[in-house]
Amino acid sequence: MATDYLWIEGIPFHWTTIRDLRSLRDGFLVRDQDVITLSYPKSGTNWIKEITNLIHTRGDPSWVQSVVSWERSPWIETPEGLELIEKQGDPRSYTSHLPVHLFPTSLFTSKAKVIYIMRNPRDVIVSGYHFHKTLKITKNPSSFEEYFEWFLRGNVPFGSWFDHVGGWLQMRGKENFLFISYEELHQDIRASVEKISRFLGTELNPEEMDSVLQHVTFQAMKDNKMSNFSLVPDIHIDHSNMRFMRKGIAGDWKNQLTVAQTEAFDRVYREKMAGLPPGLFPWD
Ligand code: PPS
Repeated sequence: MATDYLWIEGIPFHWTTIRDLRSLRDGFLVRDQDVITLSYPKSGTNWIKEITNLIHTRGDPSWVQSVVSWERSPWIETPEGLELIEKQGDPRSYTSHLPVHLFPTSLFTSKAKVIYIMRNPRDVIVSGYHFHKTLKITKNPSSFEEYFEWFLRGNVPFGSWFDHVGGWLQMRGKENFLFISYEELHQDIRASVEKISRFLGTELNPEEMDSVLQHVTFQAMKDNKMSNFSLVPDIHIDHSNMRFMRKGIAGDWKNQLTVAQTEAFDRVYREKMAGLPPGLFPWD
């Protein structure tokens, strides 16, 4: 059964989110050794998690093949995730879709390593639509048109894509932040993994690198039940309709958005992103 959103500071969330995000923001202590994956939903979060987890094990797949992804790098904004993070030894690995103004403020004075993954928002809409129509933890769109409207208004879990990306991009230039795009991973996964492992301070030898690359392909993650979301409890997702590892491509929006939707999206995009320098995104 789909439920309505939980609204916190004007932003819609799933009901699985911690209700008191202000306590999390003011009370959670980010440590310098932490490795944090951040993103707006459906941007390639789990791809980055898999990569960082495999870099951590130097390409040994036994961890990613035996522990579900949401326990390897738990979500800080859920009660279960937070509990797991608090039990982790250093270096801790965790994930969040929180917008910058709701994230624990201790991050901004720490040396924790943050990887922010971005994706063409047109593809984020399409991926989000297919995901949200199967979710039982939030209200479901009745059509793509409806979800498209919700997205443009920011009335989807974790709020406006434009505010999320624009907010976190204020951190660009800080040496403990790495901004990377889904499209970049697609274009050159080896160079991307090298960039991420350098950022994390882990030099991989060629065999270790090959093993990481082998286990982060779309097919490998789709076949790995610890990473493909098939083990998410039934109360959260309608598994008969759900394929988390759906298409895994860049540019799927061209198969879904009408000309009118593309034009409407472009108008909003130009207006909302006007303050950012050109050349920031591979899809522009
Ligand atoms: S979530 O629910 O917000 O955490 O989802 P997120 O992980 O951010 O994004 C899910 C989309 O990422 C695709 N994905 C991949 N694409 C290519 N290669 C690999 N290895 C990979 N892993 C995940 C996944 O298929 C979702 O995109 P769509 O377009 O729906 O297929």
